[in-house]
Amino acid sequence: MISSIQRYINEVNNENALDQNGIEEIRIKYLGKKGILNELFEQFKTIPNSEKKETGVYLNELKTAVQNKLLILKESIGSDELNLASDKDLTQPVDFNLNGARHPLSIVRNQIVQIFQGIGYSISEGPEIEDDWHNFSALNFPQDHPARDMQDTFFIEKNPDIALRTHTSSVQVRIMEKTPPPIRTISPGRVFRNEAISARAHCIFHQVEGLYIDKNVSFAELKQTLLYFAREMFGEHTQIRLRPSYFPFTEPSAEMDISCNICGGSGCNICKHTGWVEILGCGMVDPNVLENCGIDSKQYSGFAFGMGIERITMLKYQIKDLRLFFENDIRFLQQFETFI
Ligand code: 2NL
Repeated sequence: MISSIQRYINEVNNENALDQNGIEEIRIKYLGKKGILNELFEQFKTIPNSEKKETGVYLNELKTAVQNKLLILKESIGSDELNLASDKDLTQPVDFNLNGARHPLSIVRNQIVQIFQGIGYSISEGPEIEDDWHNFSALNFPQDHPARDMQDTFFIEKNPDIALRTHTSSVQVRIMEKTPPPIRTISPGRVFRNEAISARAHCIFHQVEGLYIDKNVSFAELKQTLLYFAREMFGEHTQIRLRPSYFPFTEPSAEMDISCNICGGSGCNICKHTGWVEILGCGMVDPNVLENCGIDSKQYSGFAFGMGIERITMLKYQIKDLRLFFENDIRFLQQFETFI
């Protein structure tokens, strides 16, 4: 009898089941009314008393083996089924967070574009590899202007007439050359400058430039357009101020500050305790630039402005290091608008 019990112990250990029904079959086979264990206990009654002690130990071992096997199988299959039934709500929508997030520069570019589209501006794009005319000469840069230096601009080695564009004004030159006024357009895009990479500068960055040309366009319209933009972007209580500045392509030129969106103007680290932060450059398009692009400067005037998307994004989200935009660290990127 002992050897047949040992065979059954082996058999139990090799049992397997695919689902709850399989487990139940094993239970009935060993522990059911007409199961193997009951049969063996009946047989047990008939053996001589001298063998009972040893045989009883094996019988108990078989019973424990059956019970353990059933527990193990239930845990591996049975619990999965139970969990599905009880823990998970199958009517819940899928969790989209795993799909990634839009890049903060794209979020802010889209926002800027939307604001200007809302007041009638079209969107223009152009080549990233430009010639000297569209990037510099048409924009009134003198031949000896420092921006034309190898140290500031990436030129193509074999041809000093070709460079990576240093601003998206080059796109607007192309628009002016082929479109009669009125013109109202913005040009978002990637630009390149030969700079050492740091927390505040990068050799690749992003700009949005705006251009408005018509009869009798005035500085007052420039100011009001930019005030509207600043309030849409940074909130309705935002104040602006214009400081005189210089660019080769505008006259007069100005830089625009907004009241610090962090401290509201009372002074903090971001605004270096001045209450103001610079966000863009602007001015009235220089008549030379209009003429260079085939527009009669006696009939038409215009304003233009340019801003760095990185700078606006850093202010909006309080990002302290510009390099974060280009490293694609998932821990940084996941903090922004979920991409659905
Ligand atoms: C800045 C300053 C500026 C412009 C860009 C422009 C374009 C044409 C003609 C005249 Cl086609 N001007 N663009 C004007 C003033 C300033 O950008 O600080 N950008 C980041």
